[in-house]
Amino acid sequence: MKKSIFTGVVALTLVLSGCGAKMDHSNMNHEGNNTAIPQAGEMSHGENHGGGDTTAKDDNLKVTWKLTAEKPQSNQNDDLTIQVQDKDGKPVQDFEIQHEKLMHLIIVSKDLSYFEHIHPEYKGNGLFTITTKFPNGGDYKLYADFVPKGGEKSVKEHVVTVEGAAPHVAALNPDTDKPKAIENKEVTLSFDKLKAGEELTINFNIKNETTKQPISNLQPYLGAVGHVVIISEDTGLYLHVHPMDEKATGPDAKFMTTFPKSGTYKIWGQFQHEGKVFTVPFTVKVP
Ligand SMILES: [Cu+2]
Repeated sequence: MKKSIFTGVVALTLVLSGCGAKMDHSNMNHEGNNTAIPQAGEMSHGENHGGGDTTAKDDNLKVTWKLTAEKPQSNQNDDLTIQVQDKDGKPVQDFEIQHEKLMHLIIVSKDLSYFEHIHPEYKGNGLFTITTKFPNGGDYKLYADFVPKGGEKSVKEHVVTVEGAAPHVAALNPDTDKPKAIENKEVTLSFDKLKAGEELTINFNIKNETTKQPISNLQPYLGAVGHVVIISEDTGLYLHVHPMDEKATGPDAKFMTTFPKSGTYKIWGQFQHEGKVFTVPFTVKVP
């Protein structure tokens, strides 16, 4: 039964504003291998604002995920390997650097309470590796975000079921109306409009929590003012969003995206200040 939550989700191909993203759905089994499920739907919009991507085609990529442990346990280190092949099974050799890295790996728990953004090491021959651990029992969704050289941005998904005690799962409650306090920052989220299917601007305003003074010396994180990841409540949609002005330093950091359909989404903004990266989560209901 554990698998049912993710296997019912429809796979989508997305083109996000300025940074096209594709995703397919992969199905976890306890042997650590997986089978890709064919893409079941496609969405796109034609707008492009500087990301260089224009259209989405089937990327014909095959990704094989493996964990050293057959049955991963909570809070234990596991080596994860991600093998990228073309449709003929040949390893993809070269990848484009995007935001300073060859691959971005996002890991979330299925209730979206846990979020991790890490960067697997490239070993050559299409093979990426990283050691990671999952904090609790339960299902996790992994999203590998990369661009094969000369190709298009691709997001491949995988589900891992972790053995061990699972915490109480809290429902996602929209909370974008209140500022969030984190690491002595007060972060306020706002939108120019909030409507599914339309390109919109998300603004993070960052202040010092104690003094309430705007913070205007944010440091680049992964080559930009910040990094934002958006995932739908059912984990079926992954929106990797990038800044409108990469060189901004605060107190405002603006990002563009399109929510493909109405519903509840979780948004994580990641910024760097005084040498330290902080992550601020918000939950938004998109009409
Ligand atoms: Cu990354």
